[in-house]
Amino acid sequence: MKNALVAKILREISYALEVKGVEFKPRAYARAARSIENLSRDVTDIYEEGGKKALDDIPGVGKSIAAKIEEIIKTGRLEYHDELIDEIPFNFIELMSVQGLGPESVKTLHKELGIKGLKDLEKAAKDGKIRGLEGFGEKSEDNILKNIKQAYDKKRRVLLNTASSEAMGVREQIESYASKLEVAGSLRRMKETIGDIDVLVTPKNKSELVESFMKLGEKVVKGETKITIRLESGINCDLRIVEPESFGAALQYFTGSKDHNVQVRRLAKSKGYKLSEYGLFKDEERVAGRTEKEVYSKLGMQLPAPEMRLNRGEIEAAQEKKLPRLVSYDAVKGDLQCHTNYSDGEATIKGMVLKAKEMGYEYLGITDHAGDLRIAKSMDEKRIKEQAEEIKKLGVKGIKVLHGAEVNIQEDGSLDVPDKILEELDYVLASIHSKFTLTKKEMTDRLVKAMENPYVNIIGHPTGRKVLMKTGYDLDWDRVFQASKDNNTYLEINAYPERLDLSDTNARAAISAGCKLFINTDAHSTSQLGFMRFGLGQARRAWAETKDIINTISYESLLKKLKK
Ligand code: DGT
Ligand code: CA
Ligand code: CA
Ligand code: ZN
Repeated sequence: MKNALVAKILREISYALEVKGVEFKPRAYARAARSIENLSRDVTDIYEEGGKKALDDIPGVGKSIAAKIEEIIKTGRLEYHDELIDEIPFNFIELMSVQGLGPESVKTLHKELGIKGLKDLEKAAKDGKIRGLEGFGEKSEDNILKNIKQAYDKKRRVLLNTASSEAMGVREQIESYASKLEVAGSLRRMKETIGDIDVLVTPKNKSELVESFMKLGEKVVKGETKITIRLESGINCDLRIVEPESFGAALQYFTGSKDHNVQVRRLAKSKGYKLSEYGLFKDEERVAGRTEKEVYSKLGMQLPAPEMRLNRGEIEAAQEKKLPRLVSYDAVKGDLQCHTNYSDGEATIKGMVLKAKEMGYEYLGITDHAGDLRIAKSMDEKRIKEQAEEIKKLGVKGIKVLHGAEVNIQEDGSLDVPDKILEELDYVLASIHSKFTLTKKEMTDRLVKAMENPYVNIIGHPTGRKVLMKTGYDLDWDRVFQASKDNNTYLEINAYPERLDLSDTNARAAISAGCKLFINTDAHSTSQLGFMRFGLGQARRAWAETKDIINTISYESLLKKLKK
């Protein structure tokens, strides 16, 4: 169902054009958005049956907007929309989600107070800075403060690591009052972005637990068995109080995904059961519910890992007892992409190496930026030599250090560091950092050429996407996977939470095609080496087994893999 997406994009265009002060057009886009929203049929079906002409026939939709809808249906996005968002230097979409704020007022807030998003807006309102602006008063300032809560509640999603550390804080605060505690929802599934955090508890002491939970944020709703608060990052946390005999069923239900749940419930029904968050029931009798395993097992299924619960074939596989043995969170033996203060990282080489050793790694690869000096304080030839010396003399025992570099893939697929320098390195990681708007064919040619380079071992963040910010460039994956196998040039799952690139679906396709992958953090500080688990979560969402991930092998075997 694409109606909501189409309507959202059209509406945002209307807002953007208003902010830019364009006449008439905003109303046309708003009208079209409303019309799509109110359709009783899926716009995709309409398009598939009648083509662009049928879109044109929708009330409020003319030729030009019909073409844009077609683009959204085909690609899930719209170039024109992306461009408009790039042009406006503040987050007008977020600001206009505050009830009472329109394009004019948002423009004023940005111009006069430099307000770029909700956080800035909240601060300015609390500091009493808004009441003095032209067109605003004390009343509008109060209204902003009142309505900003809702705006936060609306679709505000955060990156996985943000939600993950918030959830850790919640856990620490209330754990001692609970006999059982699990974080469920999208966070348990390790989804790239999180809408809200779902926590299930069986309390030892309910009133103490609730009181201590409420201290963590602002109250949104407080009921007997469900409490919602808003946390520091702006997202909500739902706390659900669950009886022990239902805990497994509740955990199953609230872990989702919704698509997975719908299928599992359908399966239960076909077997004469009723499945709810309270348990698995035959007639009125609860036959399972205490643990998830019990619930799945009664349904004749293996227990699918939470990361797999997306209704992407795991239900069938679990019934046939054919679930893969996913790579575990402690299987990785080293990290092959990180940065130090030789380029844009914070820590010294030694700092990074000691941290990696503390994490129990067998090896660490250092890949500071090299080549094009405009990118992230890249190393020149002299610096690379100095770095090699420093690594040689490092003297940290119990961990192997590989000297690599992250070089740039230029528009024509060549690298910006000459072979005679690459030759000296233990391995080379190559990434695209510029010219993102080539065609799919050009992008694929460019990447494949880099993969064919005899010195390149790993392609960093292969699609260039930024989670919540921009989608990656399109590639012809068949060709990329083939090039990976032909040249022993491996694709990366970049574990940096903003990237998580390859995505779960791309990584799964790569594995199905027989490619082996690296999971690297791209850490720019010692603590970011801990991002590895987000990459592993992504790999598990892609059904990766240990054998699919190269950096689970020993140092000796790794050296062989890096020989081309
Ligand atoms: P989020 O919070 O948007 O990142 O994603 P989730 O998956 O955590 O979604 P949330 O918090 O709305 O709900 C938590 C889980 O509860 C969800 O994964 C599945 C379950 N759930 C919620 N609504 C429904 C529903 O209408 N039907 C079914 N079957 N399950 C639902
Ligand atoms: Ca959630
Ligand atoms: Ca929730
Ligand atoms: Zn960097």
